[in-house]
Amino acid sequence: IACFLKVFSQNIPSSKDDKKMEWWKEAKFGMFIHWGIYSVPAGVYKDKPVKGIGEWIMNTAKIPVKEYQSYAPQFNPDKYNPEAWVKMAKDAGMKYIIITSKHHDGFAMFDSKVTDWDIMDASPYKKDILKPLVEACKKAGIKIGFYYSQAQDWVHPGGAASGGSWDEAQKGSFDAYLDKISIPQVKEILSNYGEPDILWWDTPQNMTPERAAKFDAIVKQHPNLITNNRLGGGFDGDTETPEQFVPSTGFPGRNWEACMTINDTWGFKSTDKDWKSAKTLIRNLTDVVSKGGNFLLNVGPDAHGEIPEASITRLAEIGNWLKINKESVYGTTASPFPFLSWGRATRKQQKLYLHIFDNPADGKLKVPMLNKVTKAYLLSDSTKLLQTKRIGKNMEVMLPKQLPDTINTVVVLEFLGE
Ligand code: FUL
Repeated sequence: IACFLKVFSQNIPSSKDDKKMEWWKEAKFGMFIHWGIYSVPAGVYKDKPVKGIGEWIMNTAKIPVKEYQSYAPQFNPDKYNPEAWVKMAKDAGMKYIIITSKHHDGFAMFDSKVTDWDIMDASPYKKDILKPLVEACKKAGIKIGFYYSQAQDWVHPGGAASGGSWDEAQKGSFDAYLDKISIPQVKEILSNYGEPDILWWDTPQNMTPERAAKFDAIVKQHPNLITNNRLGGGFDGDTETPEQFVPSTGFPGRNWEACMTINDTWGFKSTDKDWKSAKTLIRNLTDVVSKGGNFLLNVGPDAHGEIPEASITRLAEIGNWLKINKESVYGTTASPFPFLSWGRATRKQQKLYLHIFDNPADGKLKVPMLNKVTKAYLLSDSTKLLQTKRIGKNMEVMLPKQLPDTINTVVVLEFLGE
């Protein structure tokens, strides 16, 4: 009988299950920041809203290189406050931050010596964006990662190969672009700020094994660096990166991180008001964690350096939920029950955390486990002991009439056996 949970909850060792992944697996929740020159047009070109994600505006609207570059003098983020961003992430319960050091528009948000298309030379701001963020993260005990678009660059000649080109100025040798811009810039971001914790490649197109090996050689010099599966050329990296969805069964044997927007864009768009509710976001976080993944939730600051108010309020709500329910998220593993009619479950040692999305009409929470349960209680109030009863193959937990949290009330089951 005691074997029941074990059979379904075995933690299959990850192929890259080494020491460096320990903090990452414990962390569960991170902040993605998409910020760059695209926050100036903010989804509007020639007075018309441009469809699609904001950071793609140059490609979607086929804006010529020179014209796109004329947005840079308007990128002067006077309200940029990295300490406040880090505090916001921390208060939301996030344990790491990943920021776009360079997106597909090729603009370096850092002091790059190999191009003038960077924050120091092309924008009046003239200060490295990454540096103070890294410092604020270090101070706050938040891990830091850089997104870097290594194989898609619509401004530097030769870099546009995988995203399609629409301007003579984009023509050039892809390999020359890699050697002159991409590879040196990867070295810059990996050495100018101490050791970052994560390098988030994007996108794998056009990467032959030979090309990718040049990048991999750099990564190898940073043994604690976590990378994702978007380098290309057959390099798997450390994590899978499902985008904008929660994979129904996770990725058995692999570490994975679902990245998601709060509205419908990564980079700021003044026109996008399609905000997900805090309820959806809390349940998405729960869903991801119950399947063994991490959740990387995006914010897209505007050209002044302000995170949209709608994102701020939602992050605060997630943080409030996590303050009460943190034990059921951090350091947990995939639950043995990916599909439960009433919600989700996570696990840590001898505790099962039952995340209730839908309060069963009869007030009885059915859990398909055969283990002996020694104690059941609400996570928000461990003095509230709940009755349990074995009915056939189910453990039934008697719930109070009113659940304290209609978004996700967590019940803890302490059990014997594996
Ligand atoms: C994609 C990119 O093309 C999007 O712009 C965004 O950065 C997303 C997270 O990854 O591949």
